[in-house]
Amino acid sequence: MRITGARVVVTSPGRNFVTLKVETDEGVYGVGDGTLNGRELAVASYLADHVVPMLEGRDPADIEDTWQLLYKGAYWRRGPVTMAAIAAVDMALWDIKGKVLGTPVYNLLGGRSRKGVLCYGHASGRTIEDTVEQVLRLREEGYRAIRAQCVVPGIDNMYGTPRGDVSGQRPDLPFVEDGWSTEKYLRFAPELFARVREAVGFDVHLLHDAHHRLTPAEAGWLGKRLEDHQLFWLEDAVPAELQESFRVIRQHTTTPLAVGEVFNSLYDCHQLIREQLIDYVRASVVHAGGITHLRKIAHFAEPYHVRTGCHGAADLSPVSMAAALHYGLATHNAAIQEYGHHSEETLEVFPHAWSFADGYLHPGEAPGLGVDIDESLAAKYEYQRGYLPVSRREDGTVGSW
Ligand code: EZ4
Ligand code: CO
Repeated sequence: MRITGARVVVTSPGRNFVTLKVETDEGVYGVGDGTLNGRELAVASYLADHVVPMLEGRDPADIEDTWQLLYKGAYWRRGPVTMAAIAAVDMALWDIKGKVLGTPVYNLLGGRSRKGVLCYGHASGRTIEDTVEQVLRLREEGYRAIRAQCVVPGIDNMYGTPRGDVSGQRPDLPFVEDGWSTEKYLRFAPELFARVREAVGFDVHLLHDAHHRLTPAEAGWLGKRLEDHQLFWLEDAVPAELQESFRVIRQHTTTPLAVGEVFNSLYDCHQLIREQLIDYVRASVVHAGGITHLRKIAHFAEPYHVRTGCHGAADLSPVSMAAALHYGLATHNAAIQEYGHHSEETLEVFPHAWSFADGYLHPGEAPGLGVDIDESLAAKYEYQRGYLPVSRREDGTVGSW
């Protein structure tokens, strides 16, 4: 069997997605996600201009060799654009392998490790009452794990709340969320979780995303004050370019720590894992080099008691979600999966076998990844330029969004 070609499809059913479709001489094809929020066309070009010509004539069964070829063969290593492109190819090849063998991809990864993939939904309120109400509603819908975010009084636009944005794309210049105040946030967050716990008790997992806003000392302070509310995790407390900075947080709190939705490879988190500075790696199948590389991160992490909790916001396409669920069902230390809801239009463009029931996601039993792209429908949604928001502090300096 040979790869005859591959096509990059960019579609925007509410937000932009980059999909790679790899075709073979036997008519079987595979799909992969290469979406990089706000930088979609860079991946589309990297794929179409540089990667696709390297695929033609190769045997689609040689997934590891293709991965190494694209990684080492580029000479330039890592980076979000390159790794998302490699991920798109990798997912498509796993999809093809499953279809050829007539079995779901999870079966090729060792089979089922669990009955379903625990997932968490998003509660996002303007007030604490509003947030509590949303947590209760999600629990009613069957969620066993819920991320709670809430507007901090005095900060009008902030990440993860109805007034700010979760994974938004705005046309033209980046939307500025200004007036960030760490002090206001730190005073507010423990109160939020005290009130949420009071209302829902302890039979549901609660998570929170600080979205890279704190210093290590501030994160330690917050983690300590959240301990009694028993969070499943505190996410992205500080940016993780400097892996050793997590030592400071770890010395001050036992609140479980998750980080790394922006990671591209094991090299971004090897120290965090080896020194047991975190509990969960957030690396995702699309941004960390596909199923092949994400599995290596998970296997490396396993002896260090580090598990994965993959990024799964709505900007990761339903193709990514399918790949993440095959990975998650099979991989022993895949603890939880983020489940950001896609729009109806998006779900129509990407017919899928995966489903949600009773707090768990399941990849389904279709051969391969069990996900497809409806190209004629996709063609109706033209690419729209979109940027992620930018965060500025009270004094006007640019912060981490
Ligand atoms: O900011 O998906 O945990 N989820 C997140 C997301 C990310 C966006 C970035 O594209 O932090 O909302
Ligand atoms: Co996050």
